[in-house]
Amino acid sequence: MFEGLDTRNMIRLGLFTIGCFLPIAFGNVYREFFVPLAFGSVDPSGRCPDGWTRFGSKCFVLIQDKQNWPEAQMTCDVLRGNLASISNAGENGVVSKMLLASTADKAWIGLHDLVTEGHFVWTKTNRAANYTNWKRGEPNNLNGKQHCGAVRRDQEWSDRPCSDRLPFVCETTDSHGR
Ligand SMILES: [Ca+2]
Repeated sequence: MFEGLDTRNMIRLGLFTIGCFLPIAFGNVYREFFVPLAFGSVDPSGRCPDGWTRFGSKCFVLIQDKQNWPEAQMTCDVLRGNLASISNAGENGVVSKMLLASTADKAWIGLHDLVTEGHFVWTKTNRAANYTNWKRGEPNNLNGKQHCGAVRRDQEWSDRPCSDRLPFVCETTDSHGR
């Protein structure tokens, strides 16, 4: 498969990508998306894996395949990342622009209050979110069933049932390769 290529060097450079094409249906329209299954870690020179967007020390990618929140986190883990933690308005703007450039109107981020109701933490660190950009009236834990956080195209956040199937944003960093 990689005959003639220096695979070890590709891995070192963070360019090694394995993936597959998945047919995904929108209504009655089928399209095939390339879904990366594995990446090398981000290299020290600051290069993000192919298809990811750098902002500061982080690389973000919007995956448009709709998955529930736990599935989305597992997929980000396969990509050697996590569901995105958004630490400041700059990062929130970058992630929101990725939604605006897509057909997604909202996407999962790595925010949940599954452990303690009303206490939202980032899944990557299990620490409370210092920066937040909740829509007015959110998080409201509607019907007692909303424990996972999503960002919308207007940059504002809402809590939603973790079983909802949404596109999602993964992040990785070059400091930890995660
Ligand atoms: Ca909740």
